[in-house]
Amino acid sequence: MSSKKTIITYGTFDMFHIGHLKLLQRLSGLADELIVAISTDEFNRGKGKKVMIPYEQRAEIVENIKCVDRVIPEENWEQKVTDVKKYGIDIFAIGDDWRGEFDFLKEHCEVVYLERTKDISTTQLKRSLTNFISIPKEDIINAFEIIEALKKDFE
Ligand code: C2G
Repeated sequence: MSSKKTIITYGTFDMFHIGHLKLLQRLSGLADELIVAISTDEFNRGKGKKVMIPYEQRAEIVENIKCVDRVIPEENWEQKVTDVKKYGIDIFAIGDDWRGEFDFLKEHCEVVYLERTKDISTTQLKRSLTNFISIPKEDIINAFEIIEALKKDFE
């Protein structure tokens, strides 16, 4: 019986941020080996989730996080029980935005829901990105006033 404990988590990890990192670091503190199942682009479409970064890059980023031992694709909702058995998982863990959703795994392994990191999310990042690159309203108004003035000069 191997005494090595293995923990698994699942997620999209789009636009990797400090909330993702803190989760993975906490998970790695709970076991000897951390496996991360990254949602494929196809699976995200099924989740109704638009991703900015393609699967290959999201997987490569997470694979290169120091505390991550292995990355596998998450292709569907049903694979978790198979994964728990296939990889000899001792603990399934995920952020508490999913609290209760995966309690069915309790007959196969320990199930842990960890508090999310506050004030950061991929959605917030996307929103601040659009604000950051959007042209300020006054610049648009100024541009229209200049065009109107130029039009008058040519009338
Ligand atoms: N997370 C966190 N703190 C944040 C944001 C995210 O702890 N501020 C956690 C989430 O709770 C999740 C993980 O980081 O455990 C990955 O988050 P997402 O990429 O949003 O994952 P999600 O789309 O919820 O996919 O089968 C499970 C799903 O694939 C989970």
